[in-house]
Amino acid sequence: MSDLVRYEVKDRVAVITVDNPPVNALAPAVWALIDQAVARGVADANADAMVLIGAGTTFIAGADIKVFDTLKTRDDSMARSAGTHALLRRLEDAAKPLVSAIHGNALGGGLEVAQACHFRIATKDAKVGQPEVMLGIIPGAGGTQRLLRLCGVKMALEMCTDGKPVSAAKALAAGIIDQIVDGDLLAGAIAFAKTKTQAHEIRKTRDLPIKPEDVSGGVAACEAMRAALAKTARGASAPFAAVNAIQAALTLPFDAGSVRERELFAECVVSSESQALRHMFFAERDVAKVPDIPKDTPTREIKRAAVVGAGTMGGGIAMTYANAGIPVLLKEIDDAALQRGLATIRKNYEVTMSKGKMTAEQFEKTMALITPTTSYGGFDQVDIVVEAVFENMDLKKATFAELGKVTRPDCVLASNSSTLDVDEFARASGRPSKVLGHHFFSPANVMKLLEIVRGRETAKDVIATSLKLSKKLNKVGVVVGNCFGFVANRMLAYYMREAYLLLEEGASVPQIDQVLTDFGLPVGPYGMQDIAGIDVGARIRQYLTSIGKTRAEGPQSAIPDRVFELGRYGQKTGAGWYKYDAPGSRNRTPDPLIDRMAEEEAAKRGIKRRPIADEEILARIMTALANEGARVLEEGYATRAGDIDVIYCYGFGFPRHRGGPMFYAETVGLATVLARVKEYRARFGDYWEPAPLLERLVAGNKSSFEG
Ligand code: 3H9
Repeated sequence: MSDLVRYEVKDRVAVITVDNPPVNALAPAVWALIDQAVARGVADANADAMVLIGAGTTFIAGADIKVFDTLKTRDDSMARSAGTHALLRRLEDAAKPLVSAIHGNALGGGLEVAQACHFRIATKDAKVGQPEVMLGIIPGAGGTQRLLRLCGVKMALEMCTDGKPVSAAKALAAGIIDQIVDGDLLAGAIAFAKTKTQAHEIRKTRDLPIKPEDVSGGVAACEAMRAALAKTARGASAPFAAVNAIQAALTLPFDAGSVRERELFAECVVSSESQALRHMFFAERDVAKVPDIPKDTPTREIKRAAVVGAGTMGGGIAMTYANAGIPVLLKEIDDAALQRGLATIRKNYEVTMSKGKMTAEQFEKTMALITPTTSYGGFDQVDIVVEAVFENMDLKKATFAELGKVTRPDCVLASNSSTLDVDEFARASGRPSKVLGHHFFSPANVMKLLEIVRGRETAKDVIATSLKLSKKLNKVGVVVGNCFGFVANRMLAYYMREAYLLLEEGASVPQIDQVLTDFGLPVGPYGMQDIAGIDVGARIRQYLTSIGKTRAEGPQSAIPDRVFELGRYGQKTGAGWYKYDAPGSRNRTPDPLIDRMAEEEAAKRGIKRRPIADEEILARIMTALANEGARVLEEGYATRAGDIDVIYCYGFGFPRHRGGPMFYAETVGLATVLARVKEYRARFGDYWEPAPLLERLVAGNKSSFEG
């Protein structure tokens, strides 16, 4: 038998070991070999029972996700799933007891294989789950039909719609597994299997009766879940398909329910939602792979940190370190500023506590990790400093010059600048190899993205250390190059340019925001600015004007500066692009003043305002993002298109089921995107310039940014 699935007999029990590192994914060969091994076990006169176990750190973590790309049509999927369902039925029909022994994870198809076994046992730290919805699909190997026969409809609905794995203890209590093994899993599994042989006990999950409470209340539970999902699913359709499949299990015999599951799975697997989510699955893992930084690049452990600046960002960054259990010095210029920063941190944690997500004890422990200071005392003890002072080049350079003196020569010096040149700080510090950008997103303690900005001289071990650290900080670290605004904000300038121009041309602030939230973003461009602070963008524009630059070529709308000059900084001042009930309130209403400004600015530029269709708003904004993204990619500031997608999904809440701006452009069609750039150039001016990479890809008939 192949190395992917091994067969041996121990103590009259056939042990079938799946060995397909790293996660024992069910590649087509693995499915087939499990099938063959079980048939061999049944025929083997030396075996009275069988155990299915995973080699390495886990049981089976699911079907091989890459294989779904080969299912181009619904019919492809129906044909393949017929085989899979029949295979699992053969396992279930095995004439000798078959026990799955779970450690690590039994996920997706892995849990479905286990459900088709007669019994399941697990280590106490094992987890089981049906995470398919995260990939835009539903369990497709009988999971929606068998799971509820084990654990009941309520839990099956939860597991199949939220995709979160559950602990072995919870699985045992619910009846998904039969025993938790203390000590050696294989020995425990063999012992368990032998008890079942003696009793000649074979239990087929598909023959288990639906629980009486589910016969009476199951369909209502499905209805309730649909109503809940309507509020939370944000445009995703797979969770609804999972509910439909579970309802089929309640209302149809097993075989007919299974056919319904296969049909629903087939619709999901070819959907753009699933393609986008699968793309995101691999893109998120690829960001950790930086071509010239090998996996074995030495890293240093970050045991102590310091943050300079206790403003909104600095405070959030200090919280991020403390949340990860890393002691952090928090420095401010004077005690008053320090106390303000600490008060905000405390208030944030109190909100977390009021939601029941933190205990008073955890609060005390976490706060104790943050040491406030107004001096550089103790900076010679830290492994990293994150600079989060005001976004001003001279101030930042002076800070780095100071940090170069007060820290150890091997200390990493990171800047949280959102736009400025990291190489300038590096030079100012006197040891450029240790300097880079750590660009957190607001609120820093919440948003998962960390842009790791590589300077000209940043050492490889400093990048590798940052990537490892980002995981410890519960962030997704993406390495980007050092251009103005890096990747996230450089592209955002084009997104905002279009939002401003559309306003001048005749769209309204609420209309533009609505188009983007309907698309799936948590907030539109104007709502986002009101949250982040209109003053932040205005100060960056002022700095750029002072050095003779603009953020995005094209007409520069005067409206944002007019709003800024009125002191309308957004939610914090009670007015920005919208009016708010009070400073700090989120209750907003549109403001006719903004429409009047738009009319005035349009008149100045000789623009005749017109109604603008929602489709044009979306197309212009998304085309601007993708075209600039293509430029970023070609210039090497992002390693892959997928890195840009990860940045947008984690930094700005771009809907995962659209796959990020670059993947979305691929689903629209690169030729269509290029045609739109050319159309806008003809309509609006030469500042709409096709990215050379986009032109080359379209000329070469390519459908993907990866060529
Ligand atoms: C399914 O089963 C559908 C069924 O209903 C059947 C229908 C017929 N396939 O995450 P890591 C790779 S759908 C292919 O860094 P960790 C991953 O890309 C599936 N590859 O490790 C990475 O590769 P690389 C349902 C996979 O320890 C490497 O393994 N199952 C798969 O942080 C290590 O991964 C899921 O959705 C896969 N299924 O976390 C579970 N899984 O090194 C998906 C992983 O080249 N997997 N890889 O970058 C996970 O959630 C995590 O990988 C897991 C381990 C928790 C298991």
